[in-house]
Amino acid sequence: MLLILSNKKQLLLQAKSLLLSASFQQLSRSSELTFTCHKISAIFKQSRPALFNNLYLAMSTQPAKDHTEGHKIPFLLDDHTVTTVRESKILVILRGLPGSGKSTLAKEIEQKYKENSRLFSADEYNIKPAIRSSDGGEYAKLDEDLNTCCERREANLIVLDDTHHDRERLEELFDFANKYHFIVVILEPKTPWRLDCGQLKDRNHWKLSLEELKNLRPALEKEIIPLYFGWFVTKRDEDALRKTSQDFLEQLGNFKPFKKRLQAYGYEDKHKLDLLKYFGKTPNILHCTTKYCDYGKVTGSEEYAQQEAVKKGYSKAYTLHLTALFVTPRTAGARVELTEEQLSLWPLDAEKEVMPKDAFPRGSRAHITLGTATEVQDVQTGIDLLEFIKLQQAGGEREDMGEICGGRIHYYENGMWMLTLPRKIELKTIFSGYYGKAGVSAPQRGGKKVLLPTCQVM
Ligand code: 2AM
Repeated sequence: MLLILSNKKQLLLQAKSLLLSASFQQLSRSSELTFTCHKISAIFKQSRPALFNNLYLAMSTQPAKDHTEGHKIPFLLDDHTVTTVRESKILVILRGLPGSGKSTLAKEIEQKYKENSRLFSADEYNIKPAIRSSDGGEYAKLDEDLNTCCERREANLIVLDDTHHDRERLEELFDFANKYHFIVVILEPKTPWRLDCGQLKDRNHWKLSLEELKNLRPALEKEIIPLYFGWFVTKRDEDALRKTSQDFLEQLGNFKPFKKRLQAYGYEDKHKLDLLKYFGKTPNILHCTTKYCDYGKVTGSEEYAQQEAVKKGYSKAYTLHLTALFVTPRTAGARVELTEEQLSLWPLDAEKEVMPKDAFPRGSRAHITLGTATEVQDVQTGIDLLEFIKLQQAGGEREDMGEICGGRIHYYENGMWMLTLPRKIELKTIFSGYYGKAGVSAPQRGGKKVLLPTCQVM
């Protein structure tokens, strides 16, 4: 389609009718229209009537690729992500300067998931975006409503629309997410003017001055690097995996050949070892770490965060495949088999990082920590998995001990057991980051476990 429009009025009229037309999105994809869009956009830049704010959001002076980028987030466009989000507990933290397009994005997400989402907008609580000088008391009512919403389990998807420029405020929200076991996803509108204080001055309804906007900008220019990036298992699949894991540990603990080989666990043979108690520490949300960043302190973490694949994959859903469950005197875990697409998010040095002297196929370390013994850190699970793989590569002794949970169980050495799953377990996940307070380790779950009456492999 070729639009030939001669004057400003005609262009505006045409744009208005396009806006009202349901086929606008389709049209804006057409390359012939791109040129016209640029022209319309240039005129809007001069006049920019409020009526056309949405249209302006979709049209910029940037190359055609950027026109709708703000909306091209997996949460809105990728069917697999949409299904997965509906099965997860997610806290979406929208970040950006006032007027940058957060509220539009927030409303679109809320609309898309209206059956189980809640939107909390700082504007509605009359919280003015400003460098925080007080004790944060202005958030009291919002936080109260947020807590009530979670206590009453009113929503699986919570969207927070605020500038989120203040690290302390963010940390309060990260605590909150951890308390209620929400996966955190931080999103920013990708509008071309998102950091352009000159334009934002006219766009923000708080009427913040150029100076005030410039004061807020530095904090928002910096990307937030998490403690680690990874695939976080959806609530539904996490519940099922925890049950499978508990059942495996219970069955293994009662398995005669296991009872006869307890020395590596620090117990006399034939002792009744309760593996559920032994691996009493489990991650707050089950996940498969891709890159441990320590909030940017780890070498290469900034580069990792900037990778195209990481940026594109962030907030997107992936299905992971588990092929085996394993136990050592230190850790209990699940082996993850990565697809080609998933390997694009896998750091090149992930295996070398922990075992520099050995050579492994990429992705060998991919795992989910299911539990760790007292005093053992989660990172050990990936190292233990590589030990299994090293023994497999060496073709050394491993004894087939029979069947539990419907799969073959093998004993390697030094208390190392691996169950090959009769069929791969599929897990829906969201690729995101774990965020918390710098210097504070990620929270763990512990305590009592609910036992399953029978063996269940998902
Ligand atoms: P995991 O992925 O093996 O369970 C926080 O410590 C999280 O980062 C844990 O999930 C942990 O282990 C993972 N992790 C990966 N590499 C790490 C490292 N070098 N130090 C600490 N934790 C690391």
